Amino acid sequence: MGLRFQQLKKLWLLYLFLLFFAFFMFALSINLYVASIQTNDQDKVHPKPQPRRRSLWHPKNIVAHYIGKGDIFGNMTEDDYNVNLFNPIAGEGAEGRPVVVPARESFRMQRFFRLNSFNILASDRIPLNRTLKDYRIKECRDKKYINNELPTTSVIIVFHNEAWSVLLRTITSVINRSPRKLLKEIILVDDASERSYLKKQLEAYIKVLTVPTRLLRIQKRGGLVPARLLGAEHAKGDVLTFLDAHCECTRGWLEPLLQRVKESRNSVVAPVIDIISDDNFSYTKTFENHWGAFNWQLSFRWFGNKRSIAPANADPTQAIASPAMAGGLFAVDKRYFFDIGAYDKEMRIWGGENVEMSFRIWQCGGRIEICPCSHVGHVFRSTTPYTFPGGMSEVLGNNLARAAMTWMDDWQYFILLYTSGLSLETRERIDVTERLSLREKLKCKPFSWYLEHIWPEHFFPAPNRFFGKIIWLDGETECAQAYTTHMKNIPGRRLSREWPRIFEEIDNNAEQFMSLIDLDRDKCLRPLERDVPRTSVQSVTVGDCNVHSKSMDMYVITPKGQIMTNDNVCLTYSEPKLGVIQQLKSRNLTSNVQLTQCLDDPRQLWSYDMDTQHISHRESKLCLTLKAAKIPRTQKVEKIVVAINCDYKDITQKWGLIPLPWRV
Ligand code: UD2
Ligand code: MN
Repeated sequence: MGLRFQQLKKLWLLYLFLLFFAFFMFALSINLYVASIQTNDQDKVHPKPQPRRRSLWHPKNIVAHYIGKGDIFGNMTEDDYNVNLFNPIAGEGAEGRPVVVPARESFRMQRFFRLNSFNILASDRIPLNRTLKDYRIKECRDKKYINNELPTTSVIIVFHNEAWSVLLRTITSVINRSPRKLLKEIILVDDASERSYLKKQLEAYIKVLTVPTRLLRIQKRGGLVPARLLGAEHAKGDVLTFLDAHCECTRGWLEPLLQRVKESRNSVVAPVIDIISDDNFSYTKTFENHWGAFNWQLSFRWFGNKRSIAPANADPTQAIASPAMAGGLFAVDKRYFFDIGAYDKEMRIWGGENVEMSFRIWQCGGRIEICPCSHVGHVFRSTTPYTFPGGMSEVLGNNLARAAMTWMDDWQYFILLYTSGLSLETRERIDVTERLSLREKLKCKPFSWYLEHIWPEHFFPAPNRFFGKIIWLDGETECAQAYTTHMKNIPGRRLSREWPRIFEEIDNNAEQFMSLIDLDRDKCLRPLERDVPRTSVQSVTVGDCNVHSKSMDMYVITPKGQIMTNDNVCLTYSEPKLGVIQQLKSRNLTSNVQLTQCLDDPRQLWSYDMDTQHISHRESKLCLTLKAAKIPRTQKVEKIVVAINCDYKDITQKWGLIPLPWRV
């Protein structure tokens, strides 16, 4: 009896163990699978991935969730935060190659990712002085600089809880790849980090460096603005060069920046920012002819399209003017930095300071430039690893509102109205008087000047543009009927199909037009899929007018006839391979109307007819029409917008323009 009981007990234990083991393997495989999809997604975007950035519309995605409840990887412990497992292996990551962490480490690798929002296990295998390629174009490599004649610089690196190997690799790359003569000093500013290796261990480490390196500490977490200001005040070099704490400078990065600042004292010059993978720390070069601006929520964005205001056949080594800078990496004449108002010191933690500085520099007579001969890598991350005292959306919202209220004139209302977390009431709790008097003192230009001259291809509303919804007039709703009657009453409507004339008409009767729409019943033009990746091409459909969560159902129409939406996305006619009519017959359709990146292109020019309420592609004269079709990707039948021959009797071709307010 006793024996059988013992055996049964063993069997049970074995059974329980197997059950537990199976569950564990299942959870692990799911996680590995999720991780592998994420990596694949990232691969697709190479060789020129757009840095994935925080979206204001999803504050939930932003703060990493390593604090609080653990997941299958368990809670992070004190030790996890403070342990420094830097253990370089000769040759790992050489020439910017990716690091492969052995499979047996996979669990730990994922567990520790959350500490920094990058793969610290990969970084910890790479020597501090790993080799990188020379990423410069030939013209840049051939350029000669006379170091004796260049100004000196203080490199300022601010950090909060940065990982040891990543921070030290940043410092090492600065020291190894800058002419000693030009590098006055390195200033590290610790923004109240808690990790133990950043205390005595870091102090001891920097003492033996070949370049004077100072470590300043901020006791109470303030954010990158107060930290950079502190660094700037202590700097002794002629030029301030700011870097994030997870960068790698490549060969010849410094000289062209200093040369440009010397030539043009009021230029704030950024390097080309290459991509160090947050996953395997591989180094990927980005294209030189990039420039930066921002979207409707003031998030910084890269653009690669050719600029009409860029000089043709320009010298490829020359600095490129950019409406905005990414914010982390730039060189600026020290005196000019303070003369032009340094930073808005009321900005906390993270975000907004880069747009504020971009507006200020341009509007007050300076220039923001990208220097194609200087390449610096930066680890782009998809989430923020650190805490946001005061709340992520509050702090960021506050910073953005300050930038808008100081520099954007009428456009500040647009930002306040259409950025989640902000509203017109925000104005009451924010005081920018001090910054406004700086603006006055420096005699800075208005924001309209900035848009017109520095970023003429912008996709913001403007007095000579339409801003609002494009509604589908199916002929049945009250709105459709009222809209038609309204349009028909406009004198001379048949005479003109010019946009400025239409805008004027809509503007004069804005209140009336707005009162026509029934947000709960009417259908508005919007992307087929809800989450619109910025880089993808996207079909269009109609949907509820009262959801502008993604802002992609609001449009700006320019006097030329571009129909634009947030993030530089435009309504585009693309010649189909197979005729749309044939496709429609087979009810299997790739639409010839898409949302794609705005370019200066006739495929993106549209007309409106106040009489027939047609929106037609200017060149092909085809009309926007709503049709049901099977979508190849999903194999579902959906309503989709196509461009086909115009027919004034066809009620599926009628569209109305309903303005939305954007300034008060
Ligand atoms: C970008 C900029 C960054 C900054 C930010 C907007 C680049 C490559 N990076 O985001 O420099 O302009 O946009 O604010 O252009 N830090 C602190 N204290 C804090 C928070 C951050 O010291 O409370 C440090 C942090 O350790 C890092 C730097 O500030 O060295 C920038 O922060 P980030 O790397 O999280 O910003 P990033 O690159 O996402
Ligand atoms: Mn960064």
